[in-house]
Amino acid sequence: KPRVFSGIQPTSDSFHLGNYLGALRQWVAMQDSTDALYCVVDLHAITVDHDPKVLHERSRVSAAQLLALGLDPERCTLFVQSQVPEHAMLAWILGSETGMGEASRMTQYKDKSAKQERTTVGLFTYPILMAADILLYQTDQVPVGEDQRQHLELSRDLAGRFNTTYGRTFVVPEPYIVKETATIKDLSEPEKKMSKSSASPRGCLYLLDEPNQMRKKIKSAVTDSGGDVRYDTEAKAGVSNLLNIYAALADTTVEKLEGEYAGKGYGDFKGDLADVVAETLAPIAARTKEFLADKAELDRVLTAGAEKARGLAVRTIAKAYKKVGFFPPV
Ligand code: AQP
Repeated sequence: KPRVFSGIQPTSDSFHLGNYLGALRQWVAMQDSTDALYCVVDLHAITVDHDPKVLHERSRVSAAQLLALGLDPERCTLFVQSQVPEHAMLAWILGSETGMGEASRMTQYKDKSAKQERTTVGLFTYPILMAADILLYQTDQVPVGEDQRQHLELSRDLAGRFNTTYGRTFVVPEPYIVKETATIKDLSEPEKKMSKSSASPRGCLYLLDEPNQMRKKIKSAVTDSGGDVRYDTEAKAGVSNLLNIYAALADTTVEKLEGEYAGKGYGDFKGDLADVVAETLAPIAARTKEFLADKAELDRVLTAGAEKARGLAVRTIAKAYKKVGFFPPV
C-alpha cells in the first residue's frame, strides 16, 4: 500500500469547507487503500500569534472533527505533531539543505507576512517543517489543496537533493490534488480562496457553523447580475464555485446540475445547495461534540496514534542522522 501523510493546523475553532473538500474528504477516502498518517500540526500553528490554552484546546477540537468526519484510528494513524519530536529534528537538518533564495520564493510566506505586523522566522521556515513532516514517514502521496502545491514542490526538491548528496534516504513524495475541489473559493470574494482569515465573515463556511448560519452564508454568496446557473470561472466565478461545492457534496457533476437548474434562478439553486450543505455537515458537528465529551479518551487515542507514528519516525531520523554525521539520539 502507498504511504500517505497529510496535516492540518489547529488554528481555528472549526475547519472550513475549503479544508474539507480540498483535503479532508480525501483523507477519509484514502484510509483503506493506503497506509495513511494524518496529523494535527500544532508546531505549525505557533508560527503566527497564539494563545497556549486556546491552541491546546483547538488541537483537541481538530482531532475530534477529524474523527467525526470518519477517520478511524484502527484504519489510519491520527496524531498531534508535538507528541512526535522527530518532526523538529528533521526540520533542522532540512533547513540546512534549503537555500535562502528557494525559501524566499514561497508565496504563502509572502502573503501571510504581508498581513502581519510582526513576522517570525518560524513562519519563514514553515515549508521546511512541512517537508520534514512528509519526508519523515517515507510518504508516497500527500492529499492537499492547490495552495500547498508549491510547498510540496519544495519537499520534493529537498528529498531529491538530500538523496543525491548523501545517498538514498527519502521517498520523493507526490502531491494528490483533486482537480474539481483543488481550490474552494471565498463565498463573498470568489476570486480568493476560502480561508479562515477571510476579510468577510460570510465568505468562509465552517463545518461547525449552525445550520441557520450556513444557510445565510450561502444565500448571501456573491453571484452576478445574470440569472442562469452556468459554469464559467471567468464570467461567473461565484456561481461556478457554488456549482463545484454542490457537485462535490451531492456526488454529482457540474454538467448535470447545469441541466437541472436550466431556466431556474439563483434563489432555487442556493436554497437547494444550503439543504445539501446542512445535511452533510450537521451530523459532523453532532459527532464532534460526542468525541469532545470524553477528553481523556480522546487524548488516549491521540497518544496511541503518536506512538505508532513515532515508531516510523525514529527509523528515518536514525538514517538521516547517520548520513549527515551526527551521533545517534539516545
Ligand atoms: N480554499 C481551499 N480550497 C481547497 N483546499 C484548501 N485548503 C485550505 N483552504 C482551502 C487545504 O486544507 C488543508 C489544511 O490547510 P491548513 O492547515 O493550511 O489550513 P488553514 O490554515 O485552516 O487554511 P486557511 O484557511 O487557508 O488558513 P489561512 O487563512 O491561515 O491561510 C490543506 O491541504 C490545504 O491545502
